[in-house]
Amino acid sequence: MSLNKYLDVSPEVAAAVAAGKPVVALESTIISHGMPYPQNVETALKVEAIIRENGAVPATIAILGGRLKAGLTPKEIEYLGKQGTAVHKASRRDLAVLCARGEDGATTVTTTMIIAHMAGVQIFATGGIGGVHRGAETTMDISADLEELSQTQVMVVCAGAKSILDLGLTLEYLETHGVPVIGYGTEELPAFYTRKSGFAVDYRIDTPEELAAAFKAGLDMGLKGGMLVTNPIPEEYSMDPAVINKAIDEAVAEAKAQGIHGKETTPFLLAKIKDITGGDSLDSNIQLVFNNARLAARTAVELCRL
Ligand code: PSU
Ligand code: MN
Repeated sequence: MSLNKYLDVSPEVAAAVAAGKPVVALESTIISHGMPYPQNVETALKVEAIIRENGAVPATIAILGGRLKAGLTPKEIEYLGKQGTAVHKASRRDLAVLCARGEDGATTVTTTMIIAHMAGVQIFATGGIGGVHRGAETTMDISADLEELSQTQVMVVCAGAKSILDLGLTLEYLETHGVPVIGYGTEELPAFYTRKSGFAVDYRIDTPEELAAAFKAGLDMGLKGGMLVTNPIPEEYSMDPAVINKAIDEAVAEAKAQGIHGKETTPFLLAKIKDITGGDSLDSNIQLVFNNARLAARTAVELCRL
């Protein structure tokens, strides 16, 4: 199946989409830039297995040799994991040039949404999204993920946003751009490593059926834009807020001191936090992705019933 000349949908994903079966998209920047090798590859493969166990087909997304890929082989996932940060972190602005040049790219939330939508995949699971960075009132560092959520009809299931970001400004931006922020089983926006942030979500929804119904209503009325589902990290894997917030503050200060900016900021902060917490944050990160994969797969199953 090829809806456009740059898109390659894997046979398994294409068959599932054509048959109206549940499919869940997965991003690849989390593999290349979000976690170290080999945990990145182990996690990516386990996430695919969890999606299958919960009744859906996984579609890990990346750009390989200038092709937009929806559905990777384990070999391709291994390749991206080994390449790590040597792979281009590809946002919306990068797609045209990378494809024209035949290069590789790891897809962020933004580009995973774009390619999922091209391939007919409506639900996407990840760890955390980009947002409005602290200090954005002067740096203007606002992730393209927020803009994409406002224009592409894909449900993104995440564990909220990390407090490397300004969570209050991130919510304001999403409100302005008409993106519904749902708390799964919670009224409070989860902050990735912790279940609480002090900020309220727009709606609390408690079941995959209800998530699917809300998303479907938006699709049916032709509303532009996606939906952000924030799923709190399971209690047993959540981190001590004092410990993680201290690590985040240190990482943000270090990024500022080193003049880190642009697309380097988020990967720099993620790696720094992992170093400061001695790997504890990586364990939490892996578990919350598994948790999001389960919820996304169950929601995809319900969406196919509607
Ligand atoms: N936040 C995380 N883990 C990640 C990312 C963000 O906790 O891996 C990645 C995602 O791919 C996200 C991207 O789309 O970083 C956002 O980058 P930026 O802030 O440069 O838009
Ligand atoms: Mn940025």
